[in-house]
Amino acid sequence: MSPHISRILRGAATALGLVVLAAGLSPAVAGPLDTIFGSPSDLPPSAAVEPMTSPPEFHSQNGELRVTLEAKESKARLGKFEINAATYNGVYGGPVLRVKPGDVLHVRLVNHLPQATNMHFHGLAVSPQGHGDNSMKMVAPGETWDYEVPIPKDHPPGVYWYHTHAHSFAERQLMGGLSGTLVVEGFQDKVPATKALKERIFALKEFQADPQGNLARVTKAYNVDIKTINGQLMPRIDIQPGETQLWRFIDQTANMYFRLTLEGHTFTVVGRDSQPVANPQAVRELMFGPSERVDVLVTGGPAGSYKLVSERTMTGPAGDDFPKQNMALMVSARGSGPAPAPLGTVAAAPGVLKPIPGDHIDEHRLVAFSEDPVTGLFFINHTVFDHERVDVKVPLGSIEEWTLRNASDELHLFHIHQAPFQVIAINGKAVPFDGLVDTVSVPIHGEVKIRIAFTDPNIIGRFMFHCHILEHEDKGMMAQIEVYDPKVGPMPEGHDTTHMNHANMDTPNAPR
Ligand SMILES: [Cu+2]
Repeated sequence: MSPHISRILRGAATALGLVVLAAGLSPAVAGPLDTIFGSPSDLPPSAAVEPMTSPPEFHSQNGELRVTLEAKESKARLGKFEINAATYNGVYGGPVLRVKPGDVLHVRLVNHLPQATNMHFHGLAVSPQGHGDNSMKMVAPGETWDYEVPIPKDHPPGVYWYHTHAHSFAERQLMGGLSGTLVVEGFQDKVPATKALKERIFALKEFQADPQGNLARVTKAYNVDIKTINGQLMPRIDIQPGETQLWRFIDQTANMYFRLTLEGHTFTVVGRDSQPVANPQAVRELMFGPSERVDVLVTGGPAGSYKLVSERTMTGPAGDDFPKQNMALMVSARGSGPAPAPLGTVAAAPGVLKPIPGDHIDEHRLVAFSEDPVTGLFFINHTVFDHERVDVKVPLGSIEEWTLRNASDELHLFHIHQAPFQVIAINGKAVPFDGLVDTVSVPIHGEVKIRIAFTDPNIIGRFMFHCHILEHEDKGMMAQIEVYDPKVGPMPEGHDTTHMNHANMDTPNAPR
């Protein structure tokens, strides 16, 4: 990190501590939630009067999308709650950007916040350099930065998202509101049976407020926890009996795992992260964590009302306990839709999903997540993130297998920028190929083995991998990787801390 940026970060962090700057910041007042605000966790079905809406959308035209996103403090009304948020263009839940493979995405980020921010285009396999998807670049208060992101013609379509990646206060900026949905069009072409279906975006966010409506200063020291869909609290989702809709969930929270249920209904999972799946499955509970996306089909049941519920979730003895909340009410009424497509017809079309070949692995590495409850720091391979240090250097053309190890008493959620990967095994049990993902949860005291192809010349440069529970990332659980052209060699700085040879690959040496 440059001294200049370091100073901005330190200054902002010390003076403000959070992105939401409303006057009258005060410690949370103790007291029962519903004497102060009323609790969103027990919202009755009668609260669901507003139809669910989609955030404003920007569509690419003639091969490009040009959009200006102004990061600024803004009031947001979430049902009966008014909060002091920080949003892009005043939209809590974020504008939806829609592009096509081959387009160029131009985002002008104007920072009206009193602290530095930046932007990451989550899941895109694009250049991390210069004005591209460069999460190292910080945009100082008052500054403007133009991101230019050419989307390759053969880029997988699907649901992605964009969000602040300001290390050390990403959690608070994201929870404050700085995120939005990015759709690369074409998923429905890969799963033709979904083409005629109504598509709904579900941008899921969470805001932990103190009594003044400010973002609470400390996680768990808040008075109300408000989970929203597209910035709406308890919207009404209309469907017809027998009608099937494509629901696209994007977990845009900082830290939160969801376990969703829909009374009397199942979800048919047809996509994970951005890609369609080979084996669609009907499930009663839909689990996903921060930054994950899940595409599902829902078929309206007999005329009636059905609650969409975020059930209580826990991330382990050292982790979080997220309370149950009613999220929305699905109202099935009026007429009837066409019969739902059989499961076999909503799988990825033949040839869409390509496994990463495993016949020659260039390198094996270990990525071990651990934490220190005394200092509150979070580690990858015993060390906290350092902008100046490159932890892993990979020559372009390599196919690698990484072992992700969780040596702690709570979940961690691995994410790597630029390079989607294949999950090979979880806790030693082989996982059948079902498309590529860019996130995976690593079980408590468990291991996940993944395979990554660093073969796309677009991704040459330096980028990050980290835990996407942003509280953990902010407190150190992030590392830097450089993919370099072997004809040129890596940039000179940094050293490689994760290199391990095959001999010690299976040695259990989980750090604490
Ligand atoms: Cu974590």
